[in-house]
Amino acid sequence: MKIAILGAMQEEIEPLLSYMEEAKAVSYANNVYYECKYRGKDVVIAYSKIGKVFSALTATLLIEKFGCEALLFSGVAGAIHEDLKVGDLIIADGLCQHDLDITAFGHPYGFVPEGDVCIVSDVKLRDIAKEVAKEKGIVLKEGVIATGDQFVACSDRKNWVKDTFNAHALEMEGASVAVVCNALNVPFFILRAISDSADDDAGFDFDAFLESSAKISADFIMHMVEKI
Ligand code: 3QA
Repeated sequence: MKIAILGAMQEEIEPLLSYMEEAKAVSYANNVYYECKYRGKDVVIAYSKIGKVFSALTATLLIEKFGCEALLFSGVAGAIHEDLKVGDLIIADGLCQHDLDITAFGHPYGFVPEGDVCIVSDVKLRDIAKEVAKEKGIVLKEGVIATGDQFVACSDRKNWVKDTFNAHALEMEGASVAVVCNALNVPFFILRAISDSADDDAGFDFDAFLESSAKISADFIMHMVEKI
C-alpha cells in the first residue's frame, strides 16, 4: 500500500524526511513531492503550504497523481481542551470547518448543502494509533479538530469554536484534507502535537514549539507506518 504523509509547513515534514532511506523529489503544481522508501514501503511526503485550499490541492494530487491509498497528516495544532498541553498528541475522530458560515440561510455553522458539518476519520488507522500509543506508553487524546483559514490567537474565538463544534484542538488543514479523502474514498488519519493554546500568547508559543512538537508528531507517525 502506498502511503501519503502530508504536513502543512516544511518544519512539519523535515523530521519525516530524515527517516527515509530514499527520497526522490518530484516538482508538480508549484510544489515538491518526495517519493520515498521506508522499510520496503512506498511513502510519498509533501508539505502543502498553509490553509484549506493548498492542503486540499496537495491531498488530491497525492491520491490522484501519486496513487496513494491512505493518507496520514502530521503536524501541530492549537489546543482548545484544557487537558492539552504543549507537546501532547491528539488524533481527530471528526473534523469540521469552523470558518464555513452560511448561517444567514438557517444552516448550522460548518455546513453547506450536500456536505456534513463533521467528517469522521478512518477507524482502522485510529486503532493502529492507539496500538502504537499503548506499546510505547504514549498518551494519545482523541476528539474533534476544527479547521479554518485563520491562525487563532484569541481566547474569544477559541471559546466560540469550542462551544460551537465541541472541538478539542484547532488548525488550518485537517478538515479540507478530510473532505478530499472522504470524496475519493481514501482512508485518512489526522495527528497533531500541540504547539500553543490559540490564545494571546499563541504566536509566541507557536514560534517556540513548532519544531519540537512537529518532531513529536512525526515520530509517532513513523511508528504507525511500520504497522500499515
Ligand atoms: C500556522 C500553521 C498552519 O499550518 C496551521 C500551524 C498551530 N496553532 C494554531 C493556531 N491556530 C490555527 N492553526 C494552528 N498549523 C501558520 S501561521 C505561522 C506561519 O509562520 C496549526 C496551528 N493557534 C510563517 C512564518 O512567517
